[in-house]
Amino acid sequence: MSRDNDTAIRHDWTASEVQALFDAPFNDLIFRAQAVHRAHFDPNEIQVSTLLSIKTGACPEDCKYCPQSVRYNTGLEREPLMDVDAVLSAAREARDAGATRFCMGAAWRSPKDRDMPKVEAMIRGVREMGLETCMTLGMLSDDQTRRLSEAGLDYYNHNLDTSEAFYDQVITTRTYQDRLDTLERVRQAGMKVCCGGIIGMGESDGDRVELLRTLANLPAHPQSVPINQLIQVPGTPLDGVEAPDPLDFVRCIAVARILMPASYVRLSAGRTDMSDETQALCFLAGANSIFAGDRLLTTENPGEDHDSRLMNRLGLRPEPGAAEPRAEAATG
Ligand code: SAM
Ligand code: DTB
Ligand code: SF4
Repeated sequence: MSRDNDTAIRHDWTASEVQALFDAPFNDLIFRAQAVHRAHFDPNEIQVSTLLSIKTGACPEDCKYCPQSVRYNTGLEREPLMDVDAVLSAAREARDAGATRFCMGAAWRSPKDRDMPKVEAMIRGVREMGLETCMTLGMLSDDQTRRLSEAGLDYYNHNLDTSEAFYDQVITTRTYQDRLDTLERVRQAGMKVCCGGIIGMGESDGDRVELLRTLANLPAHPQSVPINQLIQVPGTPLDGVEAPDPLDFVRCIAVARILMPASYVRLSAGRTDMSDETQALCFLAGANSIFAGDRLLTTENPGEDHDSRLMNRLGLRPEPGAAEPRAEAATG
């Protein structure tokens, strides 16, 4: 493993360089990832986000991992777009529980223009509470991207999910290029990009290399990189796929950290299926963000009690809030 200029921000990673990271002895890989991590972040701070599903289920897309697709019978109760007030009271609760970023997710292929005024009001209201805002609403048009940005949205989450080669075995209703196009719109509009993928869908080692390499070779590294472990949901086509070796999952985190040194790497979905020791290794490998609370969008998350015990055992602290309330919030 070459270590020259290891903390440089690069966008020209080759497949063989990334494969060599995956193939390195575990201790060498983790040591290197931790060194890169320390060059950019306080190693004992974890950024904490909270998730809320603002529109649940009945999604027309066919993502084979997803409990919210209308095509699979997962027993999920569908809910229409929430009222703005209900979203704001959930955000207030999240802020009071220590979250600094509030992520709102909708089970849409893309937003409908008639939904935009409500979505914009949610962004303004959450931002005025001093929380960073994140949304994940599917594909965006130019106009929708501009409107979200003007409403003050800090982050847009849109994942590549996997490698381009494996992609059509997971999703057929939109292309990899569609995803890259939305990411480019978001970047051009000046919002921060949250983009990552899922490990444990039956992908090969080479697919993991390509997912992380594609993320790192985007024109700018996503500021936030969620690495999800597949949550297997009965009724979805990917239920029953062999789960990844926990140490291979840790390797994915370490490689993401080395490839994208200054990005937040989020240990995202799947923590309820991981031991505390696996999670601790993920933090050692450079993960520095999590979702708090006992629910992700529709599935379980470890919850406040478990997480604060784990953070205490590891001496980890939540990162202080980064967002300042906007001027209009201070006066109004
Ligand atoms: N509908 C929008 C979209 O797909 O862009 C936003 C919501 S969607 C649920 C956001 C992301 O959640 C997906 O891209 C996927 O990476 C992740 N996700 C969904 N179901 C998952 C599961 N069962 N396990 C792990 N990650 C999952
Ligand atoms: C991301 O990469 N993971 C989060 C967030 N972005 C929106 C979503 C995980 C969803 C897990 C399945 C569910 O709860 O429905
Ligand atoms: Fe719909 Fe998003 Fe789920 Fe795909 S991941 S089915 S687009 S909610």
